[in-house]
Amino acid sequence: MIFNPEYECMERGARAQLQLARLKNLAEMLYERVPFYRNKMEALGIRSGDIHCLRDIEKLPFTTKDDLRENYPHGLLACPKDRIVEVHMSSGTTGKPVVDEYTKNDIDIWRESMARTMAAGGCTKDDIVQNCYGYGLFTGGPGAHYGAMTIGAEVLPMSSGNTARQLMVLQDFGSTMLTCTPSYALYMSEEAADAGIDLKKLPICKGCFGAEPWSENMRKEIEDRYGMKAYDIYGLTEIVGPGVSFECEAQNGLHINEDLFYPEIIDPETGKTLPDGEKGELVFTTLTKEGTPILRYRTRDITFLMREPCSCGRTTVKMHRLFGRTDDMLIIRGVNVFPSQIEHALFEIEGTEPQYLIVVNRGDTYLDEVELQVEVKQEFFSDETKNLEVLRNKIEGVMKSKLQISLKVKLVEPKTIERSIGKAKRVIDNRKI
Ligand code: DLL
Repeated sequence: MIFNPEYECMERGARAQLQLARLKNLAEMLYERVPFYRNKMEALGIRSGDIHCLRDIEKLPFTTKDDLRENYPHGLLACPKDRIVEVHMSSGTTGKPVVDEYTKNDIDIWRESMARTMAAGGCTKDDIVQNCYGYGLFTGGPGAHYGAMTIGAEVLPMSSGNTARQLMVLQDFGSTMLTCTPSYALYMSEEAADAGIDLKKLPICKGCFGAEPWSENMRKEIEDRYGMKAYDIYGLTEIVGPGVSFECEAQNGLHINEDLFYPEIIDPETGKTLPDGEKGELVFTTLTKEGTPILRYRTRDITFLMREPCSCGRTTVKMHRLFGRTDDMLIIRGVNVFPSQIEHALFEIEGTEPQYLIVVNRGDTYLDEVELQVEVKQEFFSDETKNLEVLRNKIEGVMKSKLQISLKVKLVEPKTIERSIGKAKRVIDNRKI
C-alpha cells in the first residue's frame, strides 16, 4: 500500500521545486540560527540567496560525525530548547553520542516517514505489529512504534531480547508483522525451531528489518522460516532514525523519502558529486527538520542511486541496499561500535597493554558474538589466576557499560597479538552476511 500517494508518487519536476524551496529555507534558517553552520557558510562565502537550483547544494558545506561530536550535546540546535519534545542518541566514535532532538513537527515527520515505510512493507490498520527493535535512546523501537500507530495498526512494544517471551506473544497474540534487526529475526526462528514452534503455521506474514547490514541470502532464510515477506528499511539517528528509505513490494532498492531527506552520492576521497548509478558515499540533507536539521551529512554508508521507474508506482529515487561503510564502524547486534571506543576504554584499565584484537563471529544462532583479545602485563600470568579472572571481569563490565554490548574478553600474554608494519589490524570480522 502507498501511504501518501500525493508525496510518494509526485511528478518529479514538482517534487524538485518543493525540494528547492525547502533547501533555500533550510540554508537561510541554519545561517540565521546555528553559529556552526553560519561559520562554515561564511568560510565558503555562500548564502541561501546563492542557491538557484538543486545542484547548487554542492556549494554548501558537508557535516561529519566529528562535527556532531564536537557540538555535543546542544550545539546544533536550531530552535528554542523548549520546543524540543523528544531526544534520541547513538554511539559516536569516542564515546560522545550523536544526538537528534525533535520538535513536535519533527516527530510528526518521523511518524509520516515510518508510516510510509511500514505501509510499503504491507502494514495496514488490521495488522498486529510485534515491535522487537530496542526502545530507549535507540531510534528503532520508537520509530516503528510511531509508524505502526500512524497507520492505525495494533502495536506490541516488546523491545529487544527475552526471546521465550517474544515467542509466547507471537503465538498467543497472533502478531502478523515483525519489526527487528534481521539477525534477531533469524535468532528468534532458531529458538522457535528448538521449542518445536512452526512459525509458518502462525499468522506472522510480513516484516520490516534494518539497522544493520544483511544480504539476499538472509532475506531468503527469514522469508522461508517465517513464511513471510521481509523488507529492508534504512535510516540513521542523525537524519531521523528509521524511515529515511524503505523497500516496496518490488524488493529491488530502497525508496528514499526525498521530499523530506535529500540524497546525494559523493566520491568519499574528493567530495565530488557522482552521477546516478555510481557507487559512493551517501550524503543526506534534512529538508523540513526544525530541532537539529542537518546539511549534507556524510553518512559513511556506501550505495548508489537509481531513478528508473519502479513497478510500485512511487516516483521517489531509490538507493541500492548498502554495500558497506567507508569507516571502521561495526554494527554488533544492531549497536554501532567503533574500535576506537574499545581502545579508549581499554587505556583506562590498569594492567592492560595497548594491544588488542576484536574478533566478530556470527555463530549458528545468527547472533553476533564478539571476542576481545587483550594483552595484559606479564605479572598477571605469574600471579594467581584469580587476578586474571578479576581483570577479565572488570574489562567485560567496563565494555558493557561503555558500549552497551556484551563481549567475551580473552586475556593473552604480552606480544601474542600479531603486530603489523602498516596499519594495525584491530578487527577480524568472520561474519558471512
Ligand atoms: O540503525 C536506525 C534504524 C533503526 C534503521 C531500525 C533501520 C531500522 P543508527 O543506530 O544511528 O540508526 O545506525 C545507523 O546503521 O548509517 C548504517 O550503517 C546502518 N544501517 C541502518 N539500516 C541499515 C540497513 C539506525 N537496512 C547506521 N542495512 C547506518 C544496512 C543499515 N545497514
